[in-house]
Amino acid sequence: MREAEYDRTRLGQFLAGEARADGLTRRGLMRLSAGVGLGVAAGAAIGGAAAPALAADPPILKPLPPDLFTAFGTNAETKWESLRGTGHLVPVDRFFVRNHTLTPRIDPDAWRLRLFGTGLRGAPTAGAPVEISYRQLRRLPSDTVTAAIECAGNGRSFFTSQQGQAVSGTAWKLGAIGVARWTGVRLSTVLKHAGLSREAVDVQPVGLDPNFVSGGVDLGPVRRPLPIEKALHDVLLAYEMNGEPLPPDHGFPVRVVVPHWIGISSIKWLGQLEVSAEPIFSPWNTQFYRLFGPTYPVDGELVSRQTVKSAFELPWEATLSAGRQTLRGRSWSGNGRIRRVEVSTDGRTWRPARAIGHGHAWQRWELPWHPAPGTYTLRARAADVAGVTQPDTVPHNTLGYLFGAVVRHPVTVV
Ligand SMILES: Nc1nc2c(c(=O)[nH]1)N[C@H]1C(S)=C(S)[C@@H](COP(=O)(O)O)O[C@H]1N2
Ligand SMILES: [Mo]
Repeated sequence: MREAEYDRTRLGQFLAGEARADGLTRRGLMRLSAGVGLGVAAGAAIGGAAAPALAADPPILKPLPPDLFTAFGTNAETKWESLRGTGHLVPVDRFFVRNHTLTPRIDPDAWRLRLFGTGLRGAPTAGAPVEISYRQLRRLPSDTVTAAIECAGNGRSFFTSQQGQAVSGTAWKLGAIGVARWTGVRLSTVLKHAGLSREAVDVQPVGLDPNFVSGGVDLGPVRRPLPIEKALHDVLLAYEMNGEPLPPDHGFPVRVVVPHWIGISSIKWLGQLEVSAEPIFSPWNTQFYRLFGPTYPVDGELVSRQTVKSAFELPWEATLSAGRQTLRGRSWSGNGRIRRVEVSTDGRTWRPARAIGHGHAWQRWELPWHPAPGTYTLRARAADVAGVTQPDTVPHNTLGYLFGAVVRHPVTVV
């Protein structure tokens, strides 16, 4: 008990030390946060209600049948053809999973959300944490939102297959996205409950899954700061997904849901919230989830908001029968609603697709098609409320984030 207390205090001291590093350049800070010292210290300090992982534990607990998923080790990609006929929401049985390590098993009765940091009133440095139990959280006023979770690397493989560029990371096609109805408590409600100070600038959610080790370096638990404006605007601490308790793979008992922002913002298995009066840095906003490449600053560019994308509800590659049929797909954007979707089946002309249903989180659409036997390349191109239209190519970045260009989908008609 006392050891845990000591560890928490030490974590606060480390973070306070980091926050006071006024004279450091951004690159210095990045090097600092990437270093072993901070990562290990933060990692060691954060224990949780997670049962220790057994060597035999699979990284993902739910079944991953090959008609619904492409498996990538600790990650699983949704097959787009499995969304045909599912309606607006993605059922849990086919919702993609992205785990840095593995899905922890967490006892909700032992679980506590700990809030601490210099951005809370009555906590001049990092005083006694505020603790909220699962039952207490469920008694706070609730809210429900329809929102997408989409990996920043969704579409990554097309940097290589369409643009001939090398990128590192999971070679997703377009199935690292899912839309669900999330119920929980607004982060703003929890922050006010915990005594949010006017001085707070960043809120950092911390996961209870095992520490992430990259290149032999223990980077500590998965965590990434949110600016206070976003944290107070539309972020949810969700305990339900599509009307059921959050499934283990998607963050049980509680996950963060950050609408319109890249998936890493939506920390699963939430254990801690650091509320800070100074900016916070973690490897997930310095080393990863930045755009590095010839057209970007040498320190990279932070990625927060998602881009515009479109996908067909078809296998990759698809074989279809000749004759009259309906092509279906979905388009989405981190800027808000989709305004227009056009489809090309011949590589030259574009036809407007017809919108289906409402456009919360993504817009479903369809288009009649009457092909003769042959090989085709299908293209879908969306424009959003901000006037952003999917381009033919996007600038290269080495980690392969935000592939927003039009994807060329190969189809054989027999
Ligand atoms: N604690 C924790 N949160 C996490 C992750 C993780 O590995 N650990 N992965 C992040 C990433 S990169 C993505 S894209 C989303 C994926 O959410 P999903 O698995 O529910 O689809 O969770 C995010 N939250
Ligand atoms: Mo991600």
